[in-house]
Parts: sequence; structure tokens; C-alpha cells
Amino acid sequence: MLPPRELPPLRLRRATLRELELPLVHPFATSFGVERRRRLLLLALEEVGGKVGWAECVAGRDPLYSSESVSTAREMLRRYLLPLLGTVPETTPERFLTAAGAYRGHPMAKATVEMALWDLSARVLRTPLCRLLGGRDRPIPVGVSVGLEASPQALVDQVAAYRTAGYGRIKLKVTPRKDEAYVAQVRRTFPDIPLWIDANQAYALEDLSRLARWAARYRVQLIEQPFPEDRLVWHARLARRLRPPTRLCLDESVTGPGRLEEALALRAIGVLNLKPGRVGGLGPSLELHARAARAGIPVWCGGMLETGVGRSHNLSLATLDGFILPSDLSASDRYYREDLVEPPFALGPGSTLRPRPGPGIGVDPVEARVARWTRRQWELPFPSAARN
Ligand code: OSB
Ligand code: MG
Repeated sequence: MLPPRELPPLRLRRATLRELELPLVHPFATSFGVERRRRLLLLALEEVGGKVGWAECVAGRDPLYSSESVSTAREMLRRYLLPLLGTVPETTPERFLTAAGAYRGHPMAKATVEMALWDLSARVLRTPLCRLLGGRDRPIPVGVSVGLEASPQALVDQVAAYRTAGYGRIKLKVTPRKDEAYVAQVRRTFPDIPLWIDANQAYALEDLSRLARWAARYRVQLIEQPFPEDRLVWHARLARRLRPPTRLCLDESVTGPGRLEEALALRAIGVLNLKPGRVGGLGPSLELHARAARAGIPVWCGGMLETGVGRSHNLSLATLDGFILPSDLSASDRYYREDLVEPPFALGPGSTLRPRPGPGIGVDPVEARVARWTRRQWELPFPSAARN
């Protein structure tokens, strides 16, 4: 891989943080709850030359997927992380993360700033973000993540609609109360489709044998995060039980490079779901991607129901070699009737998405749409940087 390009030191003029709420086209239910509307933080960072970098925060409304939420991220950003930008006159994504390292935790809040700085760096260099990250513009294989449904038949209907829309692999959310009967009916209806499952930590150790058995019976290719985040040893026990084609994938457990190292040492991981928001940004994602490659662990890019802004960052990352398996990056209309960006992301041939060719993430949010869904906003000027 090429060595990462030197990033330009950025002088920032102003940060604008907005809190939005967008209705989802279909409620998204997981083992931890139902989302009908996505509440999100959107950050714009403007440099002295007038260019603007964008990012969205992936924290959910409530602390259910992880300990972060929109309110904790908002508080971190307003009180600690954005003011840091005013104290570092010439900033880069890495310098920001070094300074932010003084504060523990809050990877999603930190990633919001870090990713906006990556977008801004690429725009200042007039280069697409995927190139700056070391990837290349190519069609990215994607699939769809299907939420829990009220009955096996309702789930089959959803899957059928997504298959008709062109999606290849299908990831089903499961929970101990909605698993085998649901997956069985999908498998009976679609004997040949690539099927993955994601439990978002809902299982306990006593479920291990049953889970391994039915996953094999229905040819599930990938089991994502069945056990609680800190139970690496349980994941290792399950991984030992699985036979091809079934592999064990970690999502929530891998919060950073240290955790991946531990999972590798314990043989608790076969595949890595990489989400820049979860691991504190694109810089940490590059490090995890390189470590996974050395360990021979395939990676794919996860999603958190992002708008076109976050999706663009994720797609740029997924252009790196090593993102072999289909990512959870679906077309705009799988999530929103009207995305924040124009044109929306559409599914290409062979269940793929393409990154945008323009500089940075290649898209600008449509101002009127942002305004329409914004609930509150905060402006933070950086007068000292502007004066330099
Ligand atoms: O566990 O991958 C997950 C959405 C919100 C929170 C957690 C997860 C998800 C998804 C959706 O699976 C993936 C997507 O954005 O399409
Ligand atoms: Mg997951």
C-alpha cells in the first residue's frame, strides 16, 4: 500500500453543529430497540479559504448500540472536542485525535470531528477522499441489513422486496426470540442467497450450541456479534465450533486497535465489521484495516443508517483493498425518502455502490433539506485561527 499522503495543516474559521431528525422509510428493529426516525448530529467545519468539510455522528438517539448517544456526543462536541479545534491553529485529523486523546471514550463524537477534517483535507487538496485514504474508485459490493419483523412471513416479504431491488447478500437481525424460525423461512424461500445474521450482543453463553447448529443448518455465512461486547472468550468458544461456510464477525467488540489485537490473540474473530464511527475515525480505521490484512482477516464496512454524508465517508473507506465482503452500505432509498445529498446513492449492477468522483466525499448536503430537518444548531467561531 502507498504511504499515506502528507495532509495539509488546516486553519479553521468556524464549526457549525446541527441536530437533525429524519423519518426512516421503514422502522428498523434490532435486538436493542426500534428506530422510526433517525436523530443525528451533522458537523460542518469551514477553513479560512472558505472550503467546508462535512461529517455526521453515528451515535443513536439512545445509548443502546453502545454507551454513546446523540446527547452524550452533543455534549462532548460542544464542551470539549470542538473547542479543541480553536486551540490547535494548524490542525490535521491526526493532530486532532492526539489532542482529543486526553478525553477517554466517546469514539463516535471524536470520529465526527476527525472525519470532517478528512473531508476538508481532501477538498483542500482537490482530491477524492477515497484516493487520499489509499483506495481507488471502483464499484463496491454491498448488501442490505434487514431489521426484525413481526413474523417470519413479514421478514420474507421484506427480503423479497430487497432482492427485487437488486441486493445480493442479505443480513438478518436476530434475537433469541426471533431467530431460527425466521432464518429457516427465509432460507426455504431463497435457497441460494448469501445469508448473514447480526445479533447485536443479544445471546448468552448457554445459547452457543443451539446458535451454532441452526446457523450451519441454514448455511449462514456470517454470525455478527452474538455475545456482549466484552465477552471475547465466549466469541472464541463459538468460533472454534463453526465450520465453513459459517464465520464469526465482530462489530461492537472492536472499539480500536487494542481490542482487535486481543480478539486475534484469543482467536475470537474471523471477519471484521469496520465502522469508522465506532472506532474513533478514519485514521484508526486505516490502522485496523492494515492489522486485519496482516492477520488474513477479511473486512467489510458496516453502517449505522447514515445519510448520504456518512455513507460517502464509509464508501470512500470501502474502496481500499481488503474490503472484499459486501458492506452494509445500501442505496439512499433503503433508508430515506429524500437523502440529504443530491443525487442520491443508487444501487449499481451486481449489488454495488460507487463513491462520488468530486473532491472530498464528493457530495454537499442540500441546504434546504438540511434546514428542513434541523431541530437545533450551534455555531462556534474560531477567531484566533482566522487572524493568523
Ligand atoms: O449492528 O450493524 C449494526 C444499524 C444501526 C446500528 C447498528 C447496526 C445497524 C445496521 C444497519 O445493521 C446497517 C446499515 O446502515 O445499513
Ligand atoms: Mg452489527
